Amino acid sequence: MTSEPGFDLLIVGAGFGGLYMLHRARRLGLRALVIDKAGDVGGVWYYNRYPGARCDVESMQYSYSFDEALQQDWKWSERFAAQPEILAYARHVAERFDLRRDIRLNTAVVAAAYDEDAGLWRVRTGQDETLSAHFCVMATGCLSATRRPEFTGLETFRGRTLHTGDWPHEGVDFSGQRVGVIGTGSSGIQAIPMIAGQAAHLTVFQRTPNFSVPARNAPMDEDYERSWKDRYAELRERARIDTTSGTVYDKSTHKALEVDAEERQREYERRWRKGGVNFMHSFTDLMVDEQANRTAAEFVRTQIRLAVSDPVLAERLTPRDHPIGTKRICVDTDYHATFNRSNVRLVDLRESPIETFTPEGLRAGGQHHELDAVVLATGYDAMTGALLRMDITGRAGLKLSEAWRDGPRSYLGLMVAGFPNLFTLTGPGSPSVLSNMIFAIEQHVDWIADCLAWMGTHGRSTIEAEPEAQEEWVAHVNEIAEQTLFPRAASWYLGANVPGKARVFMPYAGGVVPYRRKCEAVAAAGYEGFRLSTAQHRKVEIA
Ligand code: N01
Repeated sequence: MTSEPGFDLLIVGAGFGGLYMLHRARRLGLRALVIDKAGDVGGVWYYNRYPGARCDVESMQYSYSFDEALQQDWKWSERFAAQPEILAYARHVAERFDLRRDIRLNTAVVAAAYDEDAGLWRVRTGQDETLSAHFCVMATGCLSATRRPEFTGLETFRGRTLHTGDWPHEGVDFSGQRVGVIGTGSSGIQAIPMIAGQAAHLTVFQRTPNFSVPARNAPMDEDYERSWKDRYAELRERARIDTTSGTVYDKSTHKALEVDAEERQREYERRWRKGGVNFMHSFTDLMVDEQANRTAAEFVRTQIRLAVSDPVLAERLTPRDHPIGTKRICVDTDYHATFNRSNVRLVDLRESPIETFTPEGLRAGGQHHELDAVVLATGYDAMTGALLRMDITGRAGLKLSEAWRDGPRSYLGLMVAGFPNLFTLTGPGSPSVLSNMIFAIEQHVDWIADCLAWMGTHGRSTIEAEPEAQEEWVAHVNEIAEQTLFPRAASWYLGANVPGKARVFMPYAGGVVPYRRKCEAVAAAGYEGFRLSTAQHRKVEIA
């Protein structure tokens, strides 16, 4: 093994995180390479091609802010962009900033190990090639490791089995088919109305009903677009300093129970008509006060009763086991009304659990359902899955899987003690999935790039989270989560959707503003909580 690095920086993942990291690394004069197993850039938006896939953060905000010309030039066609348009945007960014020449596609990373003697990360690909670099950034995504439950007999099913998170690129025509969808999270709720409109018959297998708010998607309103483009700098800054999630919403200043029932109702109705997750910002305390939360949940339950003609069916579709918003709120177009269609049927898996797949379909609650295709909308091994599916080894042979046996531990969601020079983008312990992901990515990439520049200027070659600082941060993340209603749901935020996964509330629920302040303070204090050192044989060279 050579002690000469092939690169200064290896970036795993060519989604929005990897693309921007490469751009910033280039500006520092670093030799950087992005590696991705996919056939193109785009990350989850390369894979999530299921019918109805679109983002539920508004297009004007689910976009990069780092380049004024880019945000002025790009034209979004809808309030909420659909997957093909978001993928086209990622491709545009790759081309516009000439990123492709440093991106290697169709190349999976299977392992990464820190070579302490050489002070290098050695990254092994699926082609059994080993690349080396001083630094490694894992831009592997939080919802990219798909989860396929182990249903008995699934391998015997003669129809087609699909997963929303790994959809065939040529598309799927369900015309004339009997289709089953398992799962009613964000993906299922988007796909179900679309599949119902095409298939001969659709059976929805629901384990837990979910809260969903209407998207009210529409073609982009030109005045609205102009209002953003004229004030982008100001509005992006507002997202940074005056929001909880890095998305500018219609903020409320009231607690839910501070106003009377009529005013509360008016506010919920107003937001319901506007559409989108803005609904969850109706009052300031919906995620911390159970009674307040109940008023929002009850409003949404009423909307389900209004949308679904059959009251028994409406009740089956009504979530009652968790406070609204504690599982990721879904955003839909005609989801509940879809159950009024004569070709759609709901199977409640709590009453009729799936027993086995058969060659012709599946049996649940003693009844056989004949199916030509099954769509698994069963989600992801969130936040840690993509990292742990690689074999990552840090100092002294420490495996990440071992370090995270009882749940992920990280300092600021950026680094893990024992894994020098390895950064995680939007990792557990950062606001990440509780915020606008592109916003979260930009903040992390900027912090990492500034850190690398600082190390260059100060002649440091190694940075590593101090175990004590990490433990303090993990305790703080847990303490903040406990002050919210989030831990009340068996959600993927907690790892509850993966059998055997440690139950730890993974993202930082304190909001993007205090988080950013903490990151900035840490940097200003010379990277407090990180151990920085200089190996004799090398320093980071910043051009
Ligand atoms: O996955 P999920 P998702 N038998 O985990 C069910 C983002 N996203 O892909 O609740 C039967 O939310 C499971 O049931 P239960 C967004 O952050 C965003 O939908 O565990 N059912 C649940 O209903 C989102 O939250 C967008 O009881 C089983 C479903 O499968 C995240 O990705 C669009 C089962 C999984 O729901 C993940 O969403 C799409 C089993 N064995 C995704 N196992 C937008 O921006 C699981 N389920 C709009």
